[in-house]
Formats: sequence, structure tokens, C-alpha cells
Amino acid sequence: MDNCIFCKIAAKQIPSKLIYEDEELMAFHDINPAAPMHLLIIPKQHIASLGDCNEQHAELLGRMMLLAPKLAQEQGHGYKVGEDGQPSGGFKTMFHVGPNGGQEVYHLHLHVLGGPRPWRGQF
Ligand code: DGP
Repeated sequence: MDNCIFCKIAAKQIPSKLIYEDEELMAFHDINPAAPMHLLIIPKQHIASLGDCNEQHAELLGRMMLLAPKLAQEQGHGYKVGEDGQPSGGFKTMFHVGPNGGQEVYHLHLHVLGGPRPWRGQF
């Protein structure tokens, strides 16, 4: 899509702090982080919103979700359960969908936030 900022990031026409790339997906740091870790996972293919997805996107969405814990772990914000059974660390995942969901960039993206709280704003 000509005017899509995340398509331009995917095409490397504009820079990002890229932390992951494969044939289908990319992940990079959000330009305006709301938490100590704030990553965005995107498909390279232009899909405007989760609201535009269907069964054909199930595998892609699954891959996006499963990438979140892997990247959080690599960034030092993984979820752990100690030998005493107590959970620690962890992160939050979010899709903003449409105006009422707070979506501003209309290229599908998964937010992955982590680190000690409090975080900024609505997060
Ligand atoms: P939203 O559409 O509300 O789910 O959030 C879009 C997010 O994208 C927002 O947290 C800021 C981030 N963002 C917008 N433009 C850029 C950009 O050019 N580079 C990067 N890295 N992040 C961006």
C-alpha cells in the first residue's frame, strides 16, 4: 500500500529498530514506547486490521501471537514460573481494532509491552 507507514517499514524504505524478520513477519520497537519494552509485530503483507482477518489468516495470526513470548524472552521480559510455583515477569499483548479500539495505523500490528509498571496512559 503506497501510503502505509508499516508497509514502508516492511520494505525498509523508512528505518525502524528491527529486532526480528522472517519471510512473513517483522518486529520492531514502537517509536513512542508506553512501557520499558514496547514492540510491534507486523505481517509484511498489508492487512489493514484484525477486523479484516478471516480463516485464511489463522496461521499468520498464530505465528504473530507465538512470536510475542519468544521476543519478550529475548528482550529480558519473559514470563516465568519459579520452582515455588510463583509467576514473574511477563508482558501484555494487544490488537487495537478500528477507531473505538484506538487503532491509528491501519496495517495489522500486535503490541507487546513489558517491564516494571507503571506504564504510560491507557496501557
Ligand atoms: P495503534 O494503531 O494505536 O495500535 O498504534 C500504532 C503504534 O505505532 C503507536 O504505538 C506508534 C507506532 N508507530 C507509528 N508510526 C511509527 C513509526 O514510523 N515507527 C515505529 N517504530 N512505530 C510507529
